[in-house]
Amino acid sequence: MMKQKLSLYFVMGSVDCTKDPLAVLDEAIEGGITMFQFREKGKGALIGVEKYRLAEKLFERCLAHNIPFIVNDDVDLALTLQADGVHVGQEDEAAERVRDRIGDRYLGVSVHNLNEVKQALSARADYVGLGPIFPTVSKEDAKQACGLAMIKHIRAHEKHVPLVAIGGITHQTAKQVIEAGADGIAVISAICRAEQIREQTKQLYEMVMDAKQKGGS
Ligand code: TZP
Ligand code: MG
Repeated sequence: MMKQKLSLYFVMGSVDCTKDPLAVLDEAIEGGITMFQFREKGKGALIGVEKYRLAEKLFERCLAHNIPFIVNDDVDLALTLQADGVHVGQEDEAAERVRDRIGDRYLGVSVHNLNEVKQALSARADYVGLGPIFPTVSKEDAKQACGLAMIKHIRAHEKHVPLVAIGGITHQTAKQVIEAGADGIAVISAICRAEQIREQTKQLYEMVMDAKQKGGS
């Protein structure tokens, strides 16, 4: 079920990696990620056929390990690859329209407040990504950090929405994020910038699972 898959959601593109993205993904998979988002953005991001080829290879790895493969903000790419889903922000193609185009593939929507959560749900989103929770270095146009209080606020009003928290989440804060009511954490740098990707991913996975068990979700 969706809340399970959101537990440790790895978000990545070639720009985030200091080594081969395929090797990074392989290690992250070995470490226990539960979902993957291909987010090819920022300065130096691949476009066109190069972007497609990287996506195809990363998707292949996810398929082999039964990890849902979500494409950020590129519905055409997701449909061409027959990916598991699409993730869109508030400034991207409208969620309702994306839902109509992708049928029953997963739809994730970035949100910053309760009102956007309600809108995402009425557009039949499968989950929402709330953030940035903390300041982040991984997104150029990131809004101001909303803090753990926003997770609690949303959870208080929308008890069942599958919610993954994103932005500046590390080993130091993963537990608090789950305790505040998130179903999982989405991370870029906590995995991409780890010295030992497999080991640090495994630690994150264990922390999240442990905190979820204690919270009974
Ligand atoms: N959306 C909100 S914050 C963020 C995105 C894509 C970046 C998350 O990266 P990091 O390195 O885990 O802070
Ligand atoms: Mg976007």
